[in-house]
Amino acid sequence: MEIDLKGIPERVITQTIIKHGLNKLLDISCVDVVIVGAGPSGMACAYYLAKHGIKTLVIERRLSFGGGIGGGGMLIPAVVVQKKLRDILEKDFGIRYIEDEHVLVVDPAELIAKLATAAINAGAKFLLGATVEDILTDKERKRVTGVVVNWTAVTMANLWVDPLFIRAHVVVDATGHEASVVRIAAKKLNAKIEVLGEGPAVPEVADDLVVKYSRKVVPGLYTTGMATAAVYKLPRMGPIFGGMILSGKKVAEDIIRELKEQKEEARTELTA
Ligand code: 48H
Repeated sequence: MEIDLKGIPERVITQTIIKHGLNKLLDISCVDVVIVGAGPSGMACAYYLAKHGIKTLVIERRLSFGGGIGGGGMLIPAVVVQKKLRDILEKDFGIRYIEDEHVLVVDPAELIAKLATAAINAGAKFLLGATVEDILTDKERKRVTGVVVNWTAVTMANLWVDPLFIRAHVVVDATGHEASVVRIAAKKLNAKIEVLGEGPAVPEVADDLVVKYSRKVVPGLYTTGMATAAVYKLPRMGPIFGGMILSGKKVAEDIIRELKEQKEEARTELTA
């Protein structure tokens, strides 16, 4: 067999990856918003934040996007979305659907791919295969100021490798049913937070409640999606995804407002 001497030498592959990969890690070491979890609510939130020019990083434990979308309902490859999201699906994400009598039917693979594409095209960065294992706080332990992160492979292998820190003005817990960031905050912050655990399934009311309760939990920490349901014992809704997208959008709007107010306060202090 002849060796192609014009092929790319191995050192080029390695050095290019290290140079660009480490530059990316350097760039994301300090951001405006860290979203933990690349499920539907996290990716929708990332899209609306990044579209607004906010430096946004999504950290996902797995090597792929989508969270619970890919499993559909009992692994059947169709998910449903409320009709009121027609415009959002079409205009914001370019997601196609089948108009059924009561709901819109969406292909899970398309929902995953297009939520991720929209967020990335808007400027959000993703770090895959990384697990948030702790939070950063201010000295008084009253405010969340970032996350502590390690490679999932390290966490799974139970190796003692020290993690690294990512600073952020705001952290969003989009970890779904686990609400893992709020659970950590409940243990470590000087604040009264409790994770009550998800309530039973009541699809008729669950979506509206999850959107309503998706908000700031403590300074520097918000929840979106099923993490919100887990914190406040809200009912679950099953494999209908409109509430997840609207919850991500609502939290993004709250954060945009908060960051704008913070900037205005800082400007007033400077000019005073
Ligand atoms: C990094 C982490 C960590 C961590 C977890 O479960 P998700 O899809 O979450 P949501 O809330 O966007 O969507 C929920 C939806 O998928 C669902 O399950 C519904 C609607 N259920 C209704 C019902 O009745 O059951 O995604 C969460 C993501 C996952 O990809 C995790 O891997 C990731 O977060 N994650 N990433 N660090 N510590 N913990």
